Amino acid sequence: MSIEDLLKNSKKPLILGHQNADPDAICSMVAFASLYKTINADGSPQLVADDISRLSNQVLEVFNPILKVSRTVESNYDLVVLIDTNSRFQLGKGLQHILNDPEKTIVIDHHERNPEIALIAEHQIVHDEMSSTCEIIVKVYSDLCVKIDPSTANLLLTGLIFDTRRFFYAGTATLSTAIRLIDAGADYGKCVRSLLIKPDRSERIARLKAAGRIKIHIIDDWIVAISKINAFEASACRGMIDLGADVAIVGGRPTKNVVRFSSRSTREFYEKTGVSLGSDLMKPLGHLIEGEGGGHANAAGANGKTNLEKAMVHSIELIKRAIEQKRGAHEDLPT
Ligand SMILES: [Mn+2]
Repeated sequence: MSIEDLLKNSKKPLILGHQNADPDAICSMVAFASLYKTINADGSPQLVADDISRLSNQVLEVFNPILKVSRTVESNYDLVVLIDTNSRFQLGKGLQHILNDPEKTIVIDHHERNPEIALIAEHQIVHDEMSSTCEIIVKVYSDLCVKIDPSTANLLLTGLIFDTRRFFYAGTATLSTAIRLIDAGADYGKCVRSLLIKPDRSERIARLKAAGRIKIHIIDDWIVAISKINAFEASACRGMIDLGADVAIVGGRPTKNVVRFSSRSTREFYEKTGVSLGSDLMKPLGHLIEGEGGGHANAAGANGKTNLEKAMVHSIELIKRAIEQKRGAHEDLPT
């Protein structure tokens, strides 16, 4: 059965987005539901996601679409449309059980194919070469010869702008899709602005305080910045990277017997030094603060209970040592 026939025959499609649904997921869901309504005006689609990101909520407030997204499945359904994910796991605990009839399941997604996709859905519109699910939805509209109305165009352009990081990742196909959406009535300025979000006031204050307490260490040519704050350590680290640090380390004591560390580095720092914040910094630092540490190469943290000051001094030493140790080994690597 074609997608169009599936939609024609369905009275109650369930349109599902992934958990903590981002603007690409939310906007695709609403746009797809509108497409369904043009094909089947009497039908009642349900839009459900296990949580909606703060930014998505803001986008929904700005554009206020008629079709609403809820967090739980409220009535029965005769078709499932999975949007912006093709894995059961990504739906979150409460919704995973829903995917049990592949004949009545459609997947629309731009992520890499999950091996289980064939077990979930017989009907797949998966384009991993596309920038966003919103871009796929534009194609589905044109394949079904349905005109995109201005409010849907706004949503689709917003999702596309979000997933391409404001066109940082965009080729000619994506750019011409964006122009098509503007021609269909999308207001580019409004879409971009709907995605601007200011962190909470307390978070901004924490970042600024951390910035005021920065100590700078120059190791080789790298700028390593370290600071102290008792809340929003990760956000403070990102702020310090934005200010120009190659490595940012923030320690804090949020409550009496808790010591926490967070760290970030630029991609360039990791690529050129081979120093991983997870294994080279936070793992040993975790021991020192009598807790545990770890994470990724460019983002890592540690939780413990003591030795904050000692650990702050030692963290610089660890970075210095790691850079020295890796220097020989890293430069021998074939490039
Ligand atoms: Mn997406």
